[in-house]
Amino acid sequence: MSSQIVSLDSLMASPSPRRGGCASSSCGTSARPADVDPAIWEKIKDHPCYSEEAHHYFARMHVAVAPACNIQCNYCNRKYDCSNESRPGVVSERLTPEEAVRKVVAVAAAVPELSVLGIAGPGDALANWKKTRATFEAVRAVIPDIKLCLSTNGLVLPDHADEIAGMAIDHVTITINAVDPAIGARIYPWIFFDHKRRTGLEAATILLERQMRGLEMLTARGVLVKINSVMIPGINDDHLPEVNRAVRARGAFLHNVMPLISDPAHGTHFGLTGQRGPTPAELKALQDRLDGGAKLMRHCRQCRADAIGLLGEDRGQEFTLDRLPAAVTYDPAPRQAYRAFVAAERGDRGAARADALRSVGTVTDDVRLLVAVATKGGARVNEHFGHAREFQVYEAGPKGITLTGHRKVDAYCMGGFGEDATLDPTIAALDGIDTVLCAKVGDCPREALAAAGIIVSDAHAYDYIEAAVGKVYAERFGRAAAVA
Ligand code: CLF
Ligand code: SF4
Repeated sequence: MSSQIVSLDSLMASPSPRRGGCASSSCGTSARPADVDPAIWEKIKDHPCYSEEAHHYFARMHVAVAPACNIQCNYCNRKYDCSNESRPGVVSERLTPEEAVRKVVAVAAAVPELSVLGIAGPGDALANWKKTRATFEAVRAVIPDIKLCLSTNGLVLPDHADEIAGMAIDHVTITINAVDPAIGARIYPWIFFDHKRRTGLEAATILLERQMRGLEMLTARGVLVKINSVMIPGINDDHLPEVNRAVRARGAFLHNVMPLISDPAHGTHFGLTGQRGPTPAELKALQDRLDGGAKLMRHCRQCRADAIGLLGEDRGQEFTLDRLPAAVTYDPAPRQAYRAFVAAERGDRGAARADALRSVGTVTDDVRLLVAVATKGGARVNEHFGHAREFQVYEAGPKGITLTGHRKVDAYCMGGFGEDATLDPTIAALDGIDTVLCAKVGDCPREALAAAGIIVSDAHAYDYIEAAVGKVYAERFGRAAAVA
């Protein structure tokens, strides 16, 4: 059972919200109100995918009500969830709209961090439009302030753009892997369109044209559109800057480049033919190359079509149909109290971030530091090394402090004991990382990581992440360090 992320008791000790400045031009979606149109900020401030800053506080849930799909992607096996917005090789519990509503109400009653309901499969949300719409309408009737979010391959998007905007679905993701049909044809073997299966260049041409038209229609109607692109080395990696330019020109709000996850065991065309996914370094290099174009999302976790919780956690197994209470009534008070807590917490964190950026600014050399952070939410260094199943990776440098991604690991601590066998894979997963920050660490993992050249520190336990990263960076490269 996951613990609650933050204590509402600390609400009492929090000062009133202040606005934090953002000195970095590369801070992307962590931008604060001063940097973002207030109407846009209202739409993204509680959305964990559209705001990097919000993902420290707010949770999404997906309901798997959309089983059918109208295209075939070479990285997808239909036995599993849609890999456009999910991890391949995962099967979610299929729900009817009625079951989905029951589940959403039960989760909203138990998880005050919940802010977004997403439909991301297991097939395509719009290829199952009646179920998607019925679910959204019924949930909103009970929980009016929940944000609605859907993910689609875009093939039938132009047919639904008006209805989407009319239903105030403010967030739509389109997966666009190419804008050149010749490249698209290497990713999509067929589509089913206008009552016919189409293949090859014809299929890719229709799909790509419909994706672009759908994007233009949504942005013209004020919907925030995120573009997901799967990075497939040797096929579209060199082409993704062109995709970035094309979607930016059409008003896309965010671009999320996801690594292809390719495993023969998943039975996908790419998995079976040996197509590899990118390394973390290749993904980061491409993302760095895209910086300055359409804003990048770098905190995606490629979640399941039935994921629940903060992006880095998945509480879906706590809320399977057989575990839901027979009857739940929705009480908005806990979610409202949590939002008030977050507003105050954001003020504190903004001030700490501004301090951190000032200390980073004292370093005049162009030096960068990659710091991996163990956190369970709240934007703080608050997870023990041994409990971490992922580390968030921050880069500190002359431009400021940015979240650049995350690294998944197996937890070191199993049932109260350290599992040394996990240390080698963890060290491999932390390739390129200079320092790990966590709330607590034992001697054994500290020494093993030190032998691999990685410093592990619990000296900044429970600090805000950016404040801790800023201190480490300034201590390492600041004037005082240089004099010493
Ligand atoms: Fe879900 Fe997607 Fe909406 Fe988020 S996920 S439908 S936009 S609420 Fe988020 Fe998950 Fe990445 Fe998707 S971390 S896979 S980007
Ligand atoms: Fe699979 Fe999703 Fe592609 Fe459909 S859109 S083929 S479900 S990855």
